[in-house]
Amino acid sequence: MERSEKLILVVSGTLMGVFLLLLVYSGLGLGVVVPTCITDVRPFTQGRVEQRGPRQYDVYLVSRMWFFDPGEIRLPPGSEVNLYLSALDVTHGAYIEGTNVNLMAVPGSVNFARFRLEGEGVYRVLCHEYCGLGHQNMAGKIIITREAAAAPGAELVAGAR
Ligand SMILES: [Cu+2]
Repeated sequence: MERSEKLILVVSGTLMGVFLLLLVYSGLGLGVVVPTCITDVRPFTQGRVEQRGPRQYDVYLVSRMWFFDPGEIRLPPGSEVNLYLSALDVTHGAYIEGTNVNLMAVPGSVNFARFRLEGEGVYRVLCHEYCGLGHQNMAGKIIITREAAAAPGAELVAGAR
């Protein structure tokens, strides 16, 4: 084996080791949770928001032709959200504008993402998977407002479109 080949092997092996360490660090040290399909939550048919702790919420979001339930969610700034996403009819998607949250909604399964919304404003939840005639109008809203902090728990407008 030539010297240059050995060098390439050492460099590429070292890089793979560094990447692996960074992956472990981002998961354990920084608490980064990769969006995933989870199996310990049964698929649900009703959307809801549950407060888990101070500024911590579990959002159960149902996607269906052609809206999200709940359609509007109000949370205080700095909320940490556990998003559980389900679909009732066909495959949908959920992209939260202005964030890197982007999940598929597949009937019979629950997909999960954890994220934090800091700034006040309206974050649209958009379906990004063509799901029929009303697809282009399929959107929900997460409204981050200080007023939501005054109310006990999350203010929830079920079924709003
Ligand atoms: Cu859709």
